[in-house]
Amino acid sequence: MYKQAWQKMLNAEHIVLVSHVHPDGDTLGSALALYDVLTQAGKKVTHYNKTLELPLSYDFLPGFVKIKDVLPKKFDLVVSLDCSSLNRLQIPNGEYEIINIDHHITNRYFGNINVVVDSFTSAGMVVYELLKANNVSISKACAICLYTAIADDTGFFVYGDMDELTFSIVAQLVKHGANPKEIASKVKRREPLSKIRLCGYMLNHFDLHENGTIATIIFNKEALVATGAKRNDTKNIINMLRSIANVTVAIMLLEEEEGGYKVSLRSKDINVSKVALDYDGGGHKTAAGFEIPACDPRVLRDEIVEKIKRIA
Ligand SMILES: [Mn+2]
Repeated sequence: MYKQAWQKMLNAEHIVLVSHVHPDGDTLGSALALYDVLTQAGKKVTHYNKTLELPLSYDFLPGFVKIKDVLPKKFDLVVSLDCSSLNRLQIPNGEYEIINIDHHITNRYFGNINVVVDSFTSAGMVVYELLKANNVSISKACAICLYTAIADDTGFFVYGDMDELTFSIVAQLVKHGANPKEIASKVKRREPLSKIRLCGYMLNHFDLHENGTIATIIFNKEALVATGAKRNDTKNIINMLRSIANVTVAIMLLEEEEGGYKVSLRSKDINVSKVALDYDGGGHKTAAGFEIPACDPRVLRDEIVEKIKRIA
């Protein structure tokens, strides 16, 4: 399937690479790595992302400034990176084929070609293996993008089922010019002040349930306004609650502009993707989520806690 996918890309007229809305380092790094190798191969490529404000901690990635929030008039192939379902692409129906490159256990296999490896900790690993299987040479730019993708989805090598393959790929990327210290500094040490203030709010307002094994935080619009935080600032801060010694699952409810809630589930080991699927969401065993229309957040939170009790 790696060879079939690469051939299809080489045969396309105009390829649109799609990273998911509210992007992380994995989706951006994976798409930008492909952007690099495909433009090197002389292909016409557009990297499309529907999010208006991209997270600036990834602005050092080669090709970041070329990401567009409008689609080209004509294209015949969409390559989706790190998206488990079609709606995360936010791309209208049309006359094109789809290559679905992903690693989510809940992937819906929506592509004409599906390159989904759910045992990998990142889409970046899938892209690396695809390039390797097709003997595509890896530039320094490509190495930086793939290293960032793999590092970001493991919390910089803290979580996820990392194994020897993860580290052998990472070693190759370092050999091709990715600098681990530099990338870590760029991604992890340029936090906006508003995000740190939001952490302060979270640490003062979170709740514990079930003898302190489940931690929950509700962010309503007022909390964001009070701290000056943007939606991007909520990304990954829930991991701080998961890191508490007795906590096995941490849950974040974030009120959306339009009134609904985005729910993030993080566990140390329990398979929270099962709960996300109950609400039509998706993700991984220890990191999953879903979106839900307007509701009473406390009622929703208690319902989720009940569901987690049942699978724990
Ligand atoms: Mn990913």
